Amino acid sequence: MIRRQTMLLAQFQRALGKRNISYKNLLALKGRGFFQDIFPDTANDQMKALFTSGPQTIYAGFDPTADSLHVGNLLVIMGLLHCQRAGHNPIALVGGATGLIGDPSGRKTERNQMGEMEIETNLKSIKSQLERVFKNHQECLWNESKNKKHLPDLRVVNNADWYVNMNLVDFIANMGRHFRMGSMLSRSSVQTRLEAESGMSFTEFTYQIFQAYDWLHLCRTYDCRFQMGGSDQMGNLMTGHELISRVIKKTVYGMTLPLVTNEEGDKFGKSAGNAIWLDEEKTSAFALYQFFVRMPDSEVEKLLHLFTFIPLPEVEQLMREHRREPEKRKAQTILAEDVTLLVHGEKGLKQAELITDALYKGSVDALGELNYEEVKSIFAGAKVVDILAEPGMSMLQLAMKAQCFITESDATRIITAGGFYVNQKRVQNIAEIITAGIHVLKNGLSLLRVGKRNFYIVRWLK
Ligand code: YSA
Repeated sequence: MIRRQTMLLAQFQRALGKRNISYKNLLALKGRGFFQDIFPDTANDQMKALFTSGPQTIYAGFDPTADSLHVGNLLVIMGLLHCQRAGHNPIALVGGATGLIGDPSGRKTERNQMGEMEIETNLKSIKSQLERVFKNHQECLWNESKNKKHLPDLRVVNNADWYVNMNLVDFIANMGRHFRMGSMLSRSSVQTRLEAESGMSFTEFTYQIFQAYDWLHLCRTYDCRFQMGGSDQMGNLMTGHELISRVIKKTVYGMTLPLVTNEEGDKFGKSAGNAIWLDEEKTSAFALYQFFVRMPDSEVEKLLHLFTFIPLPEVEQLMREHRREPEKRKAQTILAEDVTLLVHGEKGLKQAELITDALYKGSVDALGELNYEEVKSIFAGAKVVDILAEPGMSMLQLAMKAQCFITESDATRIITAGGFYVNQKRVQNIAEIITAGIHVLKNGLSLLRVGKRNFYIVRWLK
C-alpha cells in the first residue's frame, strides 16, 4: 500500500516537474556529494564562470570490459545527466581502442586481453544502454514544458574512430614528446602496479596516453574542456590536463566522483560479488528495484543525493518522514522507483512493482498481470502442471491433479490445517469450488503453494 502511495506521489511530483532540479553551475553538485576532487586546485572560480557563461561540453568514458554497464558506472551517467539538465553538452565516450589496452587504474593485476569481436559486442550493448538511460531520463524524469528547455543531445563517440588510421611513428614522434616520464610514473595506478609482484606491462603503462589524447581530440573537435570520471580515473585525467596545457595551451578541468560502495566498503562494480547490471537480461528491473529497496538506512540518504534528481530540501523532508517510520522503507522505495525508471523506464518500473506485489503482498491482480514466462522466472523451481478446466472442480481435486500431495488424506490434513495457498491466499476448505477470477488468474494460470516455498504453476487447458 505504502508503495502504491509513494508511486502516486512520485508520479504526481514528476508530473509537476518537481524533481526537475538542475544546476547550471555544476559545482553546486558538491552539495549532493558528487565531487571527490576538482582540478586544477584553483579552478572553482574559472569553472563557475564557464558554466554560467553558456553551454559547455563535458565527457566521460566507459571501456567495453563487459557486455553491460553496472550501477557504479551509473553514477558517472548521473553526472553527465546533470550536465545535460543544466544545458551543457554531454559526450559519452566508449573505448573501442582503450578497451583493447586495458585501464590499470584501480587494478592489482593486468586484465586478460580481450578479443576484437568481444569488444565489438560489448561496445554495441554499452552504447545502446547509454542511449536508453538518456531516453528514459528525458521521458520519465524531465519535464520539458515546466523547464522551458530542450535537453541538449547526448553524443556517443568511440575512440577507435580516431586511432584506426593513425600512424604509429607520427603519433610517437609528435605526441610522445609531450608526455613526461616523471609524471606518468608518479600516477598511483602505475606506482601500485610497479610495486606489485606481477609488475606492469608496457601496454598498460601506455593507457594514460590514450585517455589523455582522447581529451585533446575532443577538446579540439568539440571544445570539450571538462572530463568526469570515478575517483580511480584521477591519474588519467591529470595526464590529459598536462597534455592539453602543453599542446594547445588551453585550461581544461577534471572532476572526479566518489566511488560508490556498499555498507562494507566494497565498490559497486562488476567484480564485487553480486554485480548489479544495467542490462535487463543480466539484472531484471525487479532485481534492480529490490537492490535499492533493500538498501540499509545508513546508505539511503547518500544514494538519494547521488542517484535521483530530487531537490535536497525534499530529500531532507523525505528522510524526516522515513526516520519516523523506517519500517515502511519510504526513502528506499522512492530511491528504487527513480533508479528503475531511469534504467528501465515506466514499463520496467511497473513490472518491478507488479512482481513485488505478487511476491510480497499476495496481490491477485498483480499476479494476473504477469505472463507465464514471468511467473515462471519469478517462481523459479516451481513445478508446472497442465490441467483441463472442468466445471465444479474442488480444491481437493485441484491439489491432487497438480500433484501437490501424495495421498488425499495428506492433502485434506495439510489444507485444513492452513498449509495450502492458491494465488498466495490461504485456502482451508477442501470442498471450495475452483472459480475463474478468484482461483484462476487473468493470465489463465493459478499459483499453488504448499507450506512456505513449494510452488506449483497450473496452466489451465480449455
Ligand atoms: C575514459 C576516457 C577515455 O578517453 C577513454 C576511456 C575511458 C574509460 C576509463 N578509463 C575506464 O576504464 N572506465 S570504466 O569503464 O572502468 O568505468 C567507467 C566509469 O565508471 C569510470 O569513470 C569509473 O571510475 C566509473 N565507476 C566504476 N565503478 C564506479 C564508478 N564510479 C563510481 N562508483 C563506482 N563504484
